[in-house]
Amino acid sequence: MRDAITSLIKNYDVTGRYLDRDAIDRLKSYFATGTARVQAAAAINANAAGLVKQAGSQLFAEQPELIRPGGNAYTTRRYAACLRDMDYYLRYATYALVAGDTDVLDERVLQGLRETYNSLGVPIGPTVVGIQILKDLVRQQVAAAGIEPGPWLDQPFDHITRELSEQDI
Ligand SMILES: CCC1=C(C)/C(=C/C2=NC(=C\c3[nH]c(/C=C4\NC(=O)[C@H](C)[C@H]4CC)c(C)c3CCC(=O)O)/C(CCC(=O)O)=C2C)NC1=O
Repeated sequence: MRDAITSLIKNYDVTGRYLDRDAIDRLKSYFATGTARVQAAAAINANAAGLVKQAGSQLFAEQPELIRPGGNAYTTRRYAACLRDMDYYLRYATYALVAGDTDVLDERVLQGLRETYNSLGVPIGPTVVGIQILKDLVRQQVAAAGIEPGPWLDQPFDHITRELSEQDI
């Protein structure tokens, strides 16, 4: 599992290079957003259960067929599994935010996930919608905590949805 700094060092060490201007720029941007990323993680942590619950309600209001008979989130067990998945996405997104790197998502969340979803009939499209709702709620929560949201805040959520939606060749 890598963070922004270990990823950068790994890339330079592989080719035996000193840290050049590009590396320094990337490090500067990592440190420049560092405090905001940590504060965002704290703001999310203060209301994680509420964020997951609200994202679920919004998703099921938009796509009520998910919780009707025949829907993948129908039955209490599957409804709970769906919210638990949203909770995983939120929690791991905060790790990625603090790390400034999406490697933790690749390693701990995304590996084999599409295959699991496909084999269980968990629909990817609505899952992606759910993650995007979560992202919007997080942006509001972070802004309400007085932290200026930036692309760094969207990145983990967009990474998960991009990797999940990627089509098999
Ligand atoms: C930390 C990394 C990690 C992830 C991401 C993870 C996901 C994950 N979600 C699962 C199931 C599931 N996931 C969902 C989710 C949904 N169904 C819907 O209709 C909605 C669109 C969506 C919620 C947004 C559901 C309903 C199941 C249960 C499916 C079943 O058992 O039939 C399963 C199968 C095993 C289980 O039920 O626990 C896994 C492995 N597990 C992990 O360890």
